Amino acid sequence: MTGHPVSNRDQTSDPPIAGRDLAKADPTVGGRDLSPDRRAFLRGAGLASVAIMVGAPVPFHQNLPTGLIPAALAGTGTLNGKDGLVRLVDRPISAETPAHLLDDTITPTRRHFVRNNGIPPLDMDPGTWTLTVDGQVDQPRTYTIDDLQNSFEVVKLALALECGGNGRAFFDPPATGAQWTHGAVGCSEWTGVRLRDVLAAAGVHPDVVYTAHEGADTHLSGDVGLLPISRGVPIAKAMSGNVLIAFAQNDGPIHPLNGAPLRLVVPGWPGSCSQKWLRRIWLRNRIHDGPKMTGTSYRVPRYPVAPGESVDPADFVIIERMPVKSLITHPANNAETGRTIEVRGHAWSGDRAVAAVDISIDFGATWKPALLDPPPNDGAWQDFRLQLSLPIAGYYEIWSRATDDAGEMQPHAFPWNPNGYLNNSMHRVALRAL
Ligand SMILES: Nc1nc2c(c(=O)[nH]1)N[C@H]1C(S)=C(S)[C@@H](COP(=O)(O)O)O[C@H]1N2
Ligand SMILES: [Mo]
Repeated sequence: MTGHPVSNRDQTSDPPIAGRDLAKADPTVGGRDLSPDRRAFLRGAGLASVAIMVGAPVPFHQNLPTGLIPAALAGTGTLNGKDGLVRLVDRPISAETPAHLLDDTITPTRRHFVRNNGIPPLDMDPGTWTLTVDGQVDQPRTYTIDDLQNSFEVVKLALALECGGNGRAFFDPPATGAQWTHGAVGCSEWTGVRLRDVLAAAGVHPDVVYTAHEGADTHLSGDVGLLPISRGVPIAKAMSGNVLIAFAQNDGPIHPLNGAPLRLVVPGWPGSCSQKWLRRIWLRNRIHDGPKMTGTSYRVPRYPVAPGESVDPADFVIIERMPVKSLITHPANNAETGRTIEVRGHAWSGDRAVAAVDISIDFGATWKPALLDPPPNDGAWQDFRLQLSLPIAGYYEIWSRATDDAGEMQPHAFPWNPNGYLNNSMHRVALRAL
């Protein structure tokens, strides 16, 4: 990536690292003379994420080399409390959900994808956690989670969250970053208070244009002075009614890797706006410029570019709403089926409703409308289904194509861009009918 201070560069393109010392592998750590304090910090932070991932204390943790990935997790290991996720990057941990495991209307916590930019915090105690609201407000406030529950209306909403880089794996030439295929998306039920209410209580100054979000996770370099990510949204988006400060996921605790015990959920916008391990929201009278807000992070060129073309960072614009998209969750890709099948999935479009989902079994020559449910609430994805008969045995591709209420339709291929964002091309699933 260009235009970034080295400390904030995106490290998600690192290959999975197992069985070697990350302090040596990570150029932001290696070559520095680490103080004993810094070493202890790195070990502690590594220990925290390891304990979270294996789901058990690590008795000999003092012997664990800094950043070493335990064998249980190297390569094929599973994440504690997650089911069937495919790990794309080990450090920071990034894992997607295969499409056929996203068949539920409400994504179970164990199947919600994980995208980390740094090291999760050691302490996720909901009893002592605080959130500070400050910046351009009349009255800066600090709340415990209890305070939030007692001061504001508590609401539960199904909210779709999709990483801005979902679909990146299909760009050619390859775009830098985690090679998400289809599964950096989920729609859990989140319980919390509205960001709008919390900001209103603090008194939003008239000159506020942007929010700025900070979490308790730490930078991969171990430097406590650096945030791994701090993004924000325009104040109008923050004041819309379905942006939540959430303390529960699917009526249970938020998964540690999904931001326990408190996170933002900003539906319809890049997942990166939804700060996990939320500690602070400050209001600003200019566009926020925290890590991953600037340069080419979560930004796309303002004009079409040829694949592989380099673009002046000054010509990038911040991604706002995510585009219309659909996901086939049944049948699974490469399934063997009978000749009568039900096709199922979900469709969504940032800040809009989906108006139609069409299905093709003949490589797009003809399309049939699927039955489409309304969303349970604004910001949720919508289920679709269609019964189909396949004429003879053989290889088929099921294609799905959503159109939203503004008339925007999924394209066959989304234009290449340097960081591989916003790929909302039609979903295709292969099957063999017997
Ligand atoms: N504090 C913090 N918040 C974060 C991130 C992070 O690394 N740290 N990653 C962001 C990105 S890029 C995405 S896509 C979503 C992913 O949320 P999930 O891991 O719960 O699926 O969290 C966002 N919030
Ligand atoms: Mo993301």
